[in-house]
Amino acid sequence: MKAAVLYEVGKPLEIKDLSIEKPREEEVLVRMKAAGVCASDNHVIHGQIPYPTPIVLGHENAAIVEEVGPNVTNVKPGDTCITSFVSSCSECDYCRTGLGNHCSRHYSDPSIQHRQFDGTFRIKDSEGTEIYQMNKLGGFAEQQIVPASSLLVIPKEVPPEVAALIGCCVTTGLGGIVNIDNIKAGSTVAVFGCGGVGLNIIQGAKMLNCLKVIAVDIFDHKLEFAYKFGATDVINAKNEDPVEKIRDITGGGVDYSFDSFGSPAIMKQAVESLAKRGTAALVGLASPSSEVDINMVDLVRNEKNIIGSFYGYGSPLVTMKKIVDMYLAGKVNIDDLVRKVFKLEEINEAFADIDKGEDGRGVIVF
Ligand code: CXF
Ligand code: ZN
Repeated sequence: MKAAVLYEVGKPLEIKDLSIEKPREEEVLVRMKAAGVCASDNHVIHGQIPYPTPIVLGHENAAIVEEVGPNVTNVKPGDTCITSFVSSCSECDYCRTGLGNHCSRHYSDPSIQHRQFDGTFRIKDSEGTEIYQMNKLGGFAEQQIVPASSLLVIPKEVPPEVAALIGCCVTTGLGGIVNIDNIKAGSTVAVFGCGGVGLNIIQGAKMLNCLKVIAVDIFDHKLEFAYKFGATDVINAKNEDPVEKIRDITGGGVDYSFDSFGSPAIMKQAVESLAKRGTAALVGLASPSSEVDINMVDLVRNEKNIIGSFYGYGSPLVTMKKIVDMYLAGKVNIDDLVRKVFKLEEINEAFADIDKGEDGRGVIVF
């Protein structure tokens, strides 16, 4: 089967013919239908997220089940699925309390993050080199072995490119706001970064009937695109100070701010943009050593809150299921997020588009 492999950080992906094994205990062989091209994959390619190589990236996937290993009960051959890049065992305390994004089994052994649970590999190149799979997935390949616990079965009428995007950016962004308790209608929101995740935070804010939804980015075309998803005001942070402008628009600051990008400078601005008692949510993943410098008196005097939000701030499979149902009911816009469809062989062009700051999402369709 064909796959795009990252052999070396900073180099283009190489299309290779790989061998793939049979699914073992609690594993599933899937045939990929579509895989979103996410900034996080790009961060791995550029070395900002340190992952082992050689690796097949791709963590935003729609696939069809081909074969199941022993003891798989949640899926059967022919099922259409979305993959979760955190598998949720459904038995640990986190899973049982609705926090499958923190599943203890998934995180029990960080050294096998990109191998299957028994610590071994399922794919090899023609030289016999074993290849890692990003977060046990590796969607930039025609087929993959994945843990059964990372699969959500969905209705066949969801288009593959839409299903794929629900696997990461839609769940992270939309879940990242709608799963916060008690956001009142009429709240004000600022969203820093208008990529796949940011646009979904924006459409979540619109769903919650927020009064002001202020989009911040450094590309005018991305800000223009943000209006489509519900932004009421936009700020180009290259031309204006976003903190001052947000305070201006809202008369003092927003109730909620989101950093969808993951940088210390943006996180600091997100906190500074808050009204008293406001909440800043950090959704984007920064590089592992990043730290942020925040004024402590500002936090106390203005009673500000800071939260982290990972993979939709709840159980990914539950959030995904809700989003699928909302999509089929016409209540969430995912179609417009798909900017361009690529073949697997064109994957490096899809990443070049991210570097250029193109709107929306590129999706590999198989
Ligand atoms: C990422 C974070 C790093 C692992 C894969 C998913 N989140 C969203 O893109
Ligand atoms: Zn992603």
